[in-house]
Amino acid sequence: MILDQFNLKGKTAFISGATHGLGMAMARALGEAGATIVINGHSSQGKIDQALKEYQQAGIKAYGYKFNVTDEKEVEKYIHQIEKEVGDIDILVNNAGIIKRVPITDMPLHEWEEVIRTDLTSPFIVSKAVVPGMIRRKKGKIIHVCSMMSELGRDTVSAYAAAKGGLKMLTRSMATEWAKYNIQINGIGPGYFATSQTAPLRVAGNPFHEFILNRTPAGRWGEPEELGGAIVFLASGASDFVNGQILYVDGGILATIGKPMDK
Ligand code: GCO
Repeated sequence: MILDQFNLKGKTAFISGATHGLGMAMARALGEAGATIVINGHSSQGKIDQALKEYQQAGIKAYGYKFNVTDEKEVEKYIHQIEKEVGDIDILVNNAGIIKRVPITDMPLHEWEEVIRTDLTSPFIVSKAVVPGMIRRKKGKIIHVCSMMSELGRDTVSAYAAAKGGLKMLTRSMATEWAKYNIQINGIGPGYFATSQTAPLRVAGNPFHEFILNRTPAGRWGEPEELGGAIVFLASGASDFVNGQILYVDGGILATIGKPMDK
C-alpha cells in the first residue's frame, strides 16, 4: 500500500537543533509518522528539556543531547552515544543553523566564519559522523535544510546565502558519492515561514513583510507545520529513488519573477 511507504515506525531520526521553529515542526512531523526523535542544543539544557516536554506531550518518543554540532570531536562523541543509547540513526536532518543580517562591508570576518561553520561545515561534520553506520547497513536518509537563499541572493544575508548555496551542492556531492549504498541525500528548501527567525521581518508595515506577501504567489508566509509532508516524504521509503534534489516548499516564490508591488 502506497501510504505504508510514508510510515516511519521503528526508525530513529536525528534532527540537529529542533528545539523550536521549523526544526521542531519537521521533527514533530517525523514523530507523528512514527519515528523516534533525537534533537540537540548547544547552549541551554532548559531549552532542550522544554522541547522534549512538547514532543512527549504530543505522544512522540524523543531524546535530547547537549552538544555543539560545529565541533567535530563533540559530534563524533555524541553521535556514538546516541547510537549506543537510542539506536542506529536511520534519518539525519541537518537543520541547525544561524543567520546574520549584515551588509558585506559591515560584516566582520568572524561573523562570516560563524555562519559558514554553522550552516555549511556542520552538515558536513554531522553527515560524516552518521554515514558510516548507514553505509554498513546499506540504508539511510540524509536531509539538509536549505533555503530560498540556496538559489537567490538577498542584501544583508551574504554568509547565509553562500552557506545555503554550498549546502545545495554538498547535497548533490553526497548523493554522487553515497547513493550507491542505498542512501538518499536530499534537501528541503523552506520559503518564507512564520518563525522566530523571521519574526523581525514580519512586522506589519515593514516593507519587507509587504514585499514577501507580494513576491510569494500564495500571497502569505508559510506555517511551520506545512513542511511536515515534505520532510516525511524525504525521510521515508516513498523517496527511495529520489537523490540530490532540493524540494522547495515556498508558496511558489522560485516559480516566478514576481509582479509589480500592488499600488
Ligand atoms: C531572510 C530570511 C530567509 C528565510 C529562509 C528563506 O532574512 O531573508 O530569514 O533567510 O529565513 O531562509 O528560505
